Amino acid sequence: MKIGIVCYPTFGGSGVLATELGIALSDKGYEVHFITYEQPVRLNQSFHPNLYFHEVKVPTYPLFDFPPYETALASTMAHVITNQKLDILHLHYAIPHASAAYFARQILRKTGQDIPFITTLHGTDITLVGRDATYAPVVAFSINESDAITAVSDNLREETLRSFNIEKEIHVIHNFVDVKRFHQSDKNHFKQMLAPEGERILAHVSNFRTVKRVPDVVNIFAEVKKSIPAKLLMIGDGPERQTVEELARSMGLYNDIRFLGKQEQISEILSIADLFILPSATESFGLSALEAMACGVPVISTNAGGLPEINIQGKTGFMSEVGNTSDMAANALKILSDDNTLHHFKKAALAQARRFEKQHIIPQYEQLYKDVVAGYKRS
Ligand code: GMT
Repeated sequence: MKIGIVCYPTFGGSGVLATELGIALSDKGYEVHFITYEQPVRLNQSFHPNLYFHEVKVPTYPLFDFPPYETALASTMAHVITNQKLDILHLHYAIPHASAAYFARQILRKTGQDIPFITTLHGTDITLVGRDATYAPVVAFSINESDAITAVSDNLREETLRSFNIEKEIHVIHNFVDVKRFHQSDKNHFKQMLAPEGERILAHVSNFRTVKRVPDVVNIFAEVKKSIPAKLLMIGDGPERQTVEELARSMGLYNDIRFLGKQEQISEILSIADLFILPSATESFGLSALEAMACGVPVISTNAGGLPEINIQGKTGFMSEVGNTSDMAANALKILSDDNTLHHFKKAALAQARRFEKQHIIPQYEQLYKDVVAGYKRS
C-alpha cells in the first residue's frame, strides 16, 4: 500500500508522531510519502528505502502578506497522489491539512481519480485553535469529509464531540513510543558533568508555547531546590523561552538550569533525568511524557486533557490541578526523597510506557487503512 502522510515537520508532538508512524510503516514494507514544507525532524536520523519526502514550496509574491500555504499544499498533494499512485492520505493535525486534502481530492475527481483520507486529531487543532470561530466551520467540514477520523486519546475524542457536530465515528488510537530508541542508556559521564554532587536531575521538554506553562517548571524547581540539591534541564525552544530564562535569572537559579534548546537526541538526555515535569494547561496526550517514561523517568504533570490516560497517580508519577505548583513540588519531593522510592516510580514509568509500545499501536493504523481503502473501493 502507498500512503501519503501530511504533517508539520517541526519538533511538535503531532509531527513527531506522524514521522515515527511513517518510519514504522516503511519498516513493515509500506511505501510512505511525506508531504510537508520541510524534512520532518525525525526523518533525517537514518535512511529508509521506502520513505519519500515531497517538499511543499510556497512561492511568494509582493501582493501576499500571507503566502497561501494551503493552496500550495493542496496542489502538491494532487501531484503526489497522481504521480506516485497513492492509495490513501493520512493527515496529522486538522488545520490546514484536512481542508487541503478535501481540496486536492476535488481536483482529482475532475480527472477521474479519487483517494480516501484519514484525519488524526492531535490536540490544539481541536482544543485551542480549531474551535476558534475563525477556523471552526472549515475544521468541522473537513473533519466530516474525512473517510475516517482518529484522536490520540479518549479525552480528545470527547472534546471533539463536545466542540463540533461530528457525523462519523472517531476512533481512538493512542500515541506510541519506540522503546528501542527511547530507553535509558548509560550516560553517567554526562550526569557527572551536569550534577557532580549527585544532585537530582529534573527535565522538561516542550516547544515553549504558553499552553505548556513553562514558568511553572521553574517555580516547581525552585521549591524542590529548597529541600534537596537539584538541577534542571530545559529542552526545546519557542515563544516563552526568553521570558523563562529571565525568570530563572531573576530567581537566582540560572546556574542550576541548563537551557539546551532544540535537541534531536532527547533519549540520551532523558537517560540522566530523575523526573519529568509537564505542567501544561491542556495536553491531549503528552507524547513527551510518554517518551520520558520509556526512558524510565517518572512524571509530575497536571491532570489536564488526556494526561490521566498515561500518568498513573501515585505510581508512574503524580498529577495536580493546573497551576498548583506547590502541590507539584511537594509530589516531586515525594518521588525524589529516597533512592528506593525513586527506583519504584522509575520501574512503574517504564512498565506503563511499554503498554504504548509501537507494536501495539501501529497495527491499529494498518487495520484502519485497510478498512478505509476496502470500503472506499466498494462504495
Ligand atoms: O496540538 C498541539 O499543541 C500541537 C501538537 C504538536 O504538534 O505538538 O501537540 C499535540 O499533539 C501531540 C501528539 O499527539 C500530543 O502528545 C500533545 O499532547 C498535543 N498537545 C496539546 O494538546 C497541547
